[in-house]
Amino acid sequence: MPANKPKYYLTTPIYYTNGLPHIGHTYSTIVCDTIRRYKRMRGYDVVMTTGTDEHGVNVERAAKKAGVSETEFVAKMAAEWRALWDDLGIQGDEFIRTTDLKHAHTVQWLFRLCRENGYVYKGHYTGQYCIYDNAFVSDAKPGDNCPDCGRPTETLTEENYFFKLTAFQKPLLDLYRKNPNFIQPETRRNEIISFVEGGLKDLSITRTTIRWGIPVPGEEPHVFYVWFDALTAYLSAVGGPEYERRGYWPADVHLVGKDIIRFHTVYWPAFLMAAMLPLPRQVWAHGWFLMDSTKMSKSKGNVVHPRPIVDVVGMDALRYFLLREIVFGQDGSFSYDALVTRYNSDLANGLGNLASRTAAMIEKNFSGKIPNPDSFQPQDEALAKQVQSAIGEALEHFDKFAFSRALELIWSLIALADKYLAAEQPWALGTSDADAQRRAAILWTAAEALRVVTVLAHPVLPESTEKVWTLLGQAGHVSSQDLDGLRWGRLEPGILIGKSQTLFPRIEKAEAIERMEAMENEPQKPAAAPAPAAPTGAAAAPQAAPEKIGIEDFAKVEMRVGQIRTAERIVGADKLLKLTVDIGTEIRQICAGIAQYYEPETLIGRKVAVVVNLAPRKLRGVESNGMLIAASVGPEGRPVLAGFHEDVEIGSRLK
Ligand code: ME8
Repeated sequence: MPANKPKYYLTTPIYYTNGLPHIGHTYSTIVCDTIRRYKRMRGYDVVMTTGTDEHGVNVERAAKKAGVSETEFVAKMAAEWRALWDDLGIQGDEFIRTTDLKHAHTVQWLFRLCRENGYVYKGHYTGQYCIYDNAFVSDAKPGDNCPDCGRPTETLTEENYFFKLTAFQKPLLDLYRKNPNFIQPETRRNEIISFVEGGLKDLSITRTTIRWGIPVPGEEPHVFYVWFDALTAYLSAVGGPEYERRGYWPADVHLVGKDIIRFHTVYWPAFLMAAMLPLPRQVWAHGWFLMDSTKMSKSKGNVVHPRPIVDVVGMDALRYFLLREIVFGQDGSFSYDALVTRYNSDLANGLGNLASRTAAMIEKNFSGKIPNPDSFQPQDEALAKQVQSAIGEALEHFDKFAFSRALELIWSLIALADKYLAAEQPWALGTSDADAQRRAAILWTAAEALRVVTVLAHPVLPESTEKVWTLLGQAGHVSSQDLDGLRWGRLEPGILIGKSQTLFPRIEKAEAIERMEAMENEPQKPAAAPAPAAPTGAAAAPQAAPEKIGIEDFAKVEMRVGQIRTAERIVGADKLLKLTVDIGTEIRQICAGIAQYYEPETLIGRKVAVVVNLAPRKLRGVESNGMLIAASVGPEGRPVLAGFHEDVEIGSRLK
């Protein structure tokens, strides 16, 4: 592989945190993960970004309902999304949260560039707004429902900053014309072109009615509106204002569902053009998973979650099913029945069976060593030719994101190898030298077909192909195989293979479906089990040593550098000071029990360590939203505020 690998940057949508991932989100993320693995095997230096979109009125409301601060609410949700992707082995390289400080800086920077270039102005906006989809519904009248989720819209008027989207009608149409691949698939491209040709309206990009958002610097209470905020996350993840240093921007592909194609192909390139920044090379919109012919969605509640499926059939089977069953770009229906049918036919009887029977025959006849054939017959060479010519074709399908066709082709090779074994019947050969030689040629050919299939299928079936790789006695990982160097004939004789094993045990359909449905109907479990409560009270056994916590427990506490802006005493509470503290993304009111040791005016401007994700509480009737870290010194527990000897940026995370 070249020393200086070409860079490749791809992204999933930055998902809302108002629910846990369902199969729709899992699909987008699995597709990206497959591309990421594929491109790595083609010699690219790949970065894949996923993340969570955490601002907006929905979160404000959900947090209120849950009785926690927004910060706490989104921290918990983001941790669950992250843990799920980790568990599924699809964590990506960058996980951006729109509440990350580096993201806030990027959004503010992008806004400044757009404004300096004359594309931002102040105005008023009145419209029908869907709070569930975080979007004004264009052309809707009061009383109309949201066309996407069917819920009532709300009439909203407020002072906003507007982005001059109208100025970009021609540049956008030029972009689509000059780069026919910018929007994929073709049907979406045509839709977007006619949408833009139909005329654009300027876009409101800030809100004053929402509190939970990134502040517009110097323009509080304006906060950035969800799309100006969320889309920018793609850039924040790879360096933000310093994107050139990391070298991954512009993105090679933003992978999204068709629901958000307009935001990605109209708003996003317009924002970037206004800021004179490079544009992403492509936006690929896949179709929807339907349940009973309507879109599977959180707001409709008709969703299927990935965990029960993974528990019963395994992650690779889910990946295979999603990529094989649905033509990428089109809508598809999800059914447990189809999933289990595919599992049994293509994985248990297909790949699993070819691997275990080939290995078992090599074990039995060649003491577990890859045989060394001395000659081949035309039927062996015919299979070799078919496999060899399928390699290039499969890569072409992967390049076009035609996953279903790639898998169809790879599985046709498995069927050919099965047919070949059935025709050649190595098990029926005798013990003569000639028969032993013939058996060696057949089993080497079958094992070589299996090796090629394993390498080609790896991006889709990462776990099970690693197992086949080990089974075939191959060194290293299949993930580090160079797809460009994949050729028929490289299987080395004499290598000791692994023990034959069942990769995909056949499953009984009715029982498997029942199990998945039962798990789906249980309340969805949080990703990480809460830490057991420490024993309290007289009856609790004395503990030998303080209980140790894992790093994940420590990571739950979010501490940041804050700067005290104001400090005052609280009438009737002689130990408390009421402070306002700038934590980078917002100004917090925090009460601290330090009044007997610190004069309020000496604290102004001081940098302190703040726990920012504590649930807000009232101290002597005053709301406190966070906690300052202090040492507790001496028998009377005198508080000494933790601070920094070096200059630190406000909002930096303490780790
Ligand atoms: O839209 N079928 O987040 P979101 C297929 N935060 N894919 C589906 C799906 C379905 N039924 N349902 C969801 C947002 N998806 C914004 C994005 S990007 C800067 C901001 C997938 O949590 C699909 O990829 O609603 C869709 O585009 C995405 O989840 C929407 O995720």
